[in-house]
Amino acid sequence: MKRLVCVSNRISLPRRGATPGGLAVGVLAALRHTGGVWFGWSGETSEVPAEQPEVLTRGNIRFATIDLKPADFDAYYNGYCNGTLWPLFHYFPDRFTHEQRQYEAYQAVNAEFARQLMKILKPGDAVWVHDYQLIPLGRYLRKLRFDGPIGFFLHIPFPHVQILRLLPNYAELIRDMCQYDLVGFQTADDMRSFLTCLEPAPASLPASQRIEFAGRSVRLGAYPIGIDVDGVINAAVTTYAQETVQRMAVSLMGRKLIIGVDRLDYTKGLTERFAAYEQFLEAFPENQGKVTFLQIAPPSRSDVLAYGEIRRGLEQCAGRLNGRFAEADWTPIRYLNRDYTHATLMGFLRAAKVALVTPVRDGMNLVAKEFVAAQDPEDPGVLILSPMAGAAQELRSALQVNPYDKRGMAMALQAALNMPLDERRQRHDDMLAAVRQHDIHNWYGTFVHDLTGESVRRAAA
Ligand code: ADQ
Repeated sequence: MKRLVCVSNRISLPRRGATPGGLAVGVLAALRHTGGVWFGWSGETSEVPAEQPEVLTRGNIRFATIDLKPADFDAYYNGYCNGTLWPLFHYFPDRFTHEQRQYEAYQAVNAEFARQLMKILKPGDAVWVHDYQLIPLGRYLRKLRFDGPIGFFLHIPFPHVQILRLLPNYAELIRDMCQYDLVGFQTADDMRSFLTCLEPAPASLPASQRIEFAGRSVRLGAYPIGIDVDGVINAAVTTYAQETVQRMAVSLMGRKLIIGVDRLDYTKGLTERFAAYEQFLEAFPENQGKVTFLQIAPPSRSDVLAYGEIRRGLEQCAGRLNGRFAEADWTPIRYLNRDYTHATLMGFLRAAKVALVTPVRDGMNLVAKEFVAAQDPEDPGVLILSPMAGAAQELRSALQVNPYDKRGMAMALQAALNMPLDERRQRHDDMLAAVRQHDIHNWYGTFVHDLTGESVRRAAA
């Protein structure tokens, strides 16, 4: 087996103890299984970064990190990645800004990643690059004469050309994506959007799954990311019985729990969700005092202006809603800006009767899959899911509702809270089968196989 070298902007160092997000959980699962290297930014900035990556070995994984200069980091990460690519790829042209200086920093940081990575690459390695922060990395590795297989996986949506061409450098981005041997997307829709950006745009992907670009042959595919289903089930069952979750459950005093778990981000549809919940309490007043909506939303990217705005907006919404409906013994919405361990979150998900997963745009959304796995199959809750999440392509038995449709969401909430047990079980069975079909082992196993031609055995449960 070739040595697998995963590269992402942030890496989840074991010593930091931070809860890994969706990307990190996926990369860790792959590397725990295959062994290998995880290379990325340390999370630290320094005016004089070390000349060599810092390496830490834990079990079969080597974690190699580099520092970035503060000004480079700001222009690359806060600027180009989160001010330009993130909004545009999520179809928010009004939040997108473009500054050539930031684009140059983006290219320069990718070049630096490649230069440092070359110091630890060996002949026979296969490199797997993750996400939009590192699109040009493959081209720089080629320039430095790395000749092993290089794959790229995009964790976020890929936009249609009508949106992408708002970006002055979009042709260069497409050129950079075509320097990889394999480019993976979350869904077939994302892959089709990518095809619209090619010149000339093919009507569909050829049966070979390959496209030709400037003399190179690039393989494309949809690789929907999944979860460690049995891991989530075990965590949910265990933490559900433990103090943190039980204290929350007791505090509900028999009220049904509606839950939302999202990073605080404007793509997650939180403002629209709060407004829909308000409409639900108004349209179906019999639920007042009978339900509690728990929204857990840890802040992210607080250095980016748009994120401060959304945070303030949500605080106002939650405050207004509680001011309007709360009783001395009932708070309709509990809005928490904090992190929990992943296991505790799974316990909260198990305690909920309804999950609201209503992003206005999302690559996959792992919380939707985690909710399905965390539920008690004998008495499962109901998932309300936006069709704008990649997960909606697989979770067809969720109640799907447009996140901008407040009335539709209010009605879906009412239907979910009153759904008969038989129907809940049927929908849950269907969804659990779908979650198992594309689990985390399937995700990395298929990608690594298509990249290297080698089979990756499924991890033992
Ligand atoms: P994210 O936008 O971060 O990921 P998501 O797919 O939901 O979104 O993954 C978040 C992960 O973090 C989940 O495993 C969740 O349980 C966990 N999490 C969320 N809130 C938490 C909290 N308060 N405390 C602890 N853990 C929390 C990006 C893309 C997604 C894509 C993933 C994976 O935006 O579309 O699904 O990568 O590819």
